[in-house]
Amino acid sequence: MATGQLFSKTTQALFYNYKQLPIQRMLDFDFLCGRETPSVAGIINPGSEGFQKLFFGQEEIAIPVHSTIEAACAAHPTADVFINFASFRSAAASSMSALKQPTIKVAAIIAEGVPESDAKQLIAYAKANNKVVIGPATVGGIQAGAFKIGDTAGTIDNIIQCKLYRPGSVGFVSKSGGMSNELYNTIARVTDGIYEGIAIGGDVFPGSTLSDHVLRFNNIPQVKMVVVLGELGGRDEYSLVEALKQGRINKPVVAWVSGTCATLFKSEVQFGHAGAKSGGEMESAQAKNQALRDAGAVVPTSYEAFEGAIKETFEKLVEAGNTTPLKEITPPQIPEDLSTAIKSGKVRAPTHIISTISDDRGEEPCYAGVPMSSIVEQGLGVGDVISLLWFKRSLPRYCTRFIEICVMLCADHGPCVSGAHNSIVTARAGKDLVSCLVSGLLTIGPRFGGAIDDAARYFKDAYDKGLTPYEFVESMKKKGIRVPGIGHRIKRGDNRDKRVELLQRYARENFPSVKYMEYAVQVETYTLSKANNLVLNVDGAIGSLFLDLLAGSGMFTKPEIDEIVEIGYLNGLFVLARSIGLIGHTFDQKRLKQPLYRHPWEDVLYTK
Ligand code: Q5B
Repeated sequence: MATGQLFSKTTQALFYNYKQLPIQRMLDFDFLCGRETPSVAGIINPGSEGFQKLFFGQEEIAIPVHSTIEAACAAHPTADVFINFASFRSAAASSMSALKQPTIKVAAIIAEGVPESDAKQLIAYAKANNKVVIGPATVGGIQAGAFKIGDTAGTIDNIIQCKLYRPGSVGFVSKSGGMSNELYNTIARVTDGIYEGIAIGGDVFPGSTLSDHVLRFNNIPQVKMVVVLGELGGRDEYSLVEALKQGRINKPVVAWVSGTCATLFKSEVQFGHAGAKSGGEMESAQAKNQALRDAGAVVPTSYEAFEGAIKETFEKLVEAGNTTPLKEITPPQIPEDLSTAIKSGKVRAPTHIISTISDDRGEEPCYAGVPMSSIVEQGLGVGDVISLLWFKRSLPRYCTRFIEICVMLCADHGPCVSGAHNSIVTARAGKDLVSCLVSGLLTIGPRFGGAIDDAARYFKDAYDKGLTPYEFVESMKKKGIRVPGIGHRIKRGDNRDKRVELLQRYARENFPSVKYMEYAVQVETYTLSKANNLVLNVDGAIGSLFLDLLAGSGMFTKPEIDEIVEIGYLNGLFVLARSIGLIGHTFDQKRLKQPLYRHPWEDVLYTK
């Protein structure tokens, strides 16, 4: 591996698997460093394409999303880092695909638990093709002031505290990602800061090793000293020992191998990482620390003394004139996300929607405050759900049963009515369910099915004013308005609508009062004396009976009743009910594989 720089201030990456937080952290780091271009050129989200909106400083930018690695590499040929946030199941295959792309030079694999045999194959392929693998099981790495992989170095506050927004002169490599955060802090305190930091990951077979990166740091002129944090288990540190002995490293190396406490345990101990277990004396932290010390690295006697050793080594470099402390700069301030600021109570923001009927934020959705489980446990029905969501209250059972009867009776009225006809024609034109349903629903209005609200309005007004049926009907005639709820295309005085009869019977048996309905019946008696088709229709029956429900149930105040009638809730009952039938007609036509409908010429009067 060796050679030098992996990253620069213009390095761009392709990010595999959309993860909003780590990508945003990379972009925030870019802004902090004064990068001109975002470090994420594209996102690969298998199966989806388009753009993902993210912030670059104060501005929102749209990062292209590609469905395949190949497409992403072709679209962004200068992006040479592949950051793989795939799960352990697919990380190896996707990393191999990426490494096979000529444009990709470095692959960072975040997933823990990648099978060792897969990791070995990746390592062999990368070696043979001069590519670098960081991980698996890594947080990634960072070149201070230039480029950062994913979540490396944690929050923006931590990055600022560790002065990672500008380059220092320390190369740092560690197995542990968590401990690298700790060391970024330590190094920032006692030196001029990090130049580059890499966490190689805690697996038994890391894609690149501690010594790989130390040898690479040795070739980077800006790196003046190297800090290494190893851990017990494995023999990686011995490659570093060899390199030191062979004189291949001419920069000061301060090292510590953690896990010295393992000897306190009677049996072999497995620490957090897959590779962190002492396999024998040679792999113990003590043995590796001693070997590094013997090879010329600065190795303290304990982790506590590590900071002092780093400080002393850096001070020697300064004294010798090998490095001059940097002039500090103040990084720009990253705008805080609105959601974070609201959470912390720093700002308040007006909401854009107000909702009072349901809430899905808790453990289970609630309708008008009633949890779904209690709706089911109490054996409530669709009438109760309508009463909760439309009227925002639990109505007595006789009311909710009435609502259910309305829905059942209005669900369909054969294929010849306006709505069903439209749905049938639409289905036969090959359209989808929603189009068929909507084309049927759009016929509901003042003549067809949508006269319930007006029937309620006019019957209420006439009854409350004390108009006789004669006065009411004739006053409507004078105004040129047909009485809503009266009249039908096929029903007659001698062929009544069964639905109307059923609704009236139910109400007479269950409602405390049916005064509005009785008034509608008197109106019907008068209109029937004029013409045999002017029966009280289903809209008129529901409209007048709902007035009785509202007034007689004791569940609504007078202003509430006026508001319901004025807003017009009741056509909703027909819309809801008839949707059932329209959907049925749509399925029926599709099931019958009916061809495109064409109206016959002979059924049209062609005239001039
Ligand atoms: N005349 C329903 O009319 C219909 C009059 C009237 C005074 C009236 C008509 C009407 C009000 C709206 C209404 C709901 C258009 C109906 C429904 C659901 C459905 C449908 C289904 C289902 C029928 C003949 C003469 C004329 C008119 C006069 C008619 N209605 N006068 N008040 N209300 N009603 N809609 O049969 O002197 O000869 O000029 O608009 O309540 O939609 O099954 O099909 O479940 O799907 O076409 O049940 O009544 O009568 O227009 O030939 O009029 O009666 O002024 O008098 P027709 P027309 P004149 S339920």
